[in-house]
Amino acid sequence: MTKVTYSVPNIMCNHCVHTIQTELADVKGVHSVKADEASKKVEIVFDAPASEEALKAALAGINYPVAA
Ligand SMILES: [Cu+2]
Repeated sequence: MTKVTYSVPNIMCNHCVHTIQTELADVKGVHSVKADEASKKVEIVFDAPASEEALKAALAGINYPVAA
Protein backbone atom coordinates (compact mmCIF):
# COMPACT_ATOMS: atom_id res chain seq x y z
CA MET A 1 0.00 0.00 0.00
CA THR A 2 1.33 3.41 -0.94
CA LYS A 3 0.35 6.79 0.46
CA VAL A 4 0.92 9.93 -1.56
CA THR A 5 0.08 13.57 -0.97
CA TYR A 6 -0.42 15.87 -3.92
CA SER A 7 -0.71 19.60 -4.06
CA VAL A 8 -3.81 20.54 -6.08
CA PRO A 9 -4.13 24.34 -6.39
CA ASN A 10 -7.57 24.18 -8.05
CA ILE A 11 -9.29 23.08 -4.84
CA MET A 12 -11.45 26.11 -4.05
CA CYS A 13 -14.37 24.88 -1.99
CA ASN A 14 -16.07 21.94 -0.40
CA HIS A 15 -17.62 20.98 -3.71
CA CYS A 16 -14.15 20.47 -5.20
CA VAL A 17 -13.25 18.30 -2.21
CA HIS A 18 -16.34 16.19 -2.77
CA THR A 19 -15.76 15.86 -6.52
CA ILE A 20 -12.16 14.77 -6.08
CA GLN A 21 -12.97 12.26 -3.38
CA THR A 22 -15.81 10.74 -5.39
CA GLU A 23 -13.95 10.54 -8.70
CA LEU A 24 -10.67 9.23 -7.30
CA ALA A 25 -12.40 6.61 -5.19
CA ASP A 26 -13.59 5.11 -8.49
CA VAL A 27 -10.03 4.46 -9.68
CA LYS A 28 -9.28 0.74 -9.36
CA GLY A 29 -6.85 0.08 -6.52
CA VAL A 30 -7.57 3.26 -4.57
CA HIS A 31 -8.28 2.61 -0.88
CA SER A 32 -8.90 6.10 0.42
CA VAL A 33 -8.92 9.70 -0.74
CA LYS A 34 -8.82 12.69 1.52
CA ALA A 35 -8.93 16.13 -0.07
CA ASP A 36 -8.48 19.27 1.99
CA GLU A 37 -9.73 22.69 1.04
CA ALA A 38 -7.53 24.72 3.38
CA SER A 39 -4.20 23.15 2.44
CA LYS A 40 -5.25 22.37 -1.17
CA LYS A 41 -3.81 18.90 -0.79
CA VAL A 42 -5.07 15.46 -1.66
CA GLU A 43 -3.92 12.41 0.26
CA ILE A 44 -4.42 9.07 -1.48
CA VAL A 45 -3.76 5.54 -0.29
CA PHE A 46 -3.58 3.00 -3.11
CA ASP A 47 -2.35 -0.35 -4.36
CA ALA A 48 -1.87 -1.83 -7.82
CA PRO A 49 -3.41 -1.59 -10.35
CA ALA A 50 -3.52 2.09 -9.41
CA SER A 51 -0.31 4.03 -9.99
CA GLU A 52 0.85 7.58 -9.44
CA GLU A 53 0.54 8.13 -13.18
CA ALA A 54 -3.07 6.90 -13.16
CA LEU A 55 -3.94 9.08 -10.15
CA LYS A 56 -2.41 12.18 -11.68
CA ALA A 57 -4.16 11.46 -14.98
CA ALA A 58 -7.49 11.04 -13.18
CA LEU A 59 -7.02 14.35 -11.35
CA ALA A 60 -6.04 16.16 -14.54
CA GLY A 61 -9.05 14.59 -16.27
CA ILE A 62 -11.48 16.25 -13.87
CA ASN A 63 -9.65 19.59 -14.05
CA TYR A 64 -7.72 19.28 -10.81
CA PRO A 65 -4.17 18.83 -12.06
CA VAL A 66 -1.40 18.15 -9.57
CA ALA A 67 1.02 21.06 -9.10
CA ALA A 68 4.42 20.41 -10.69
CU1 LIG B 1 -15.07 24.03 -5.47
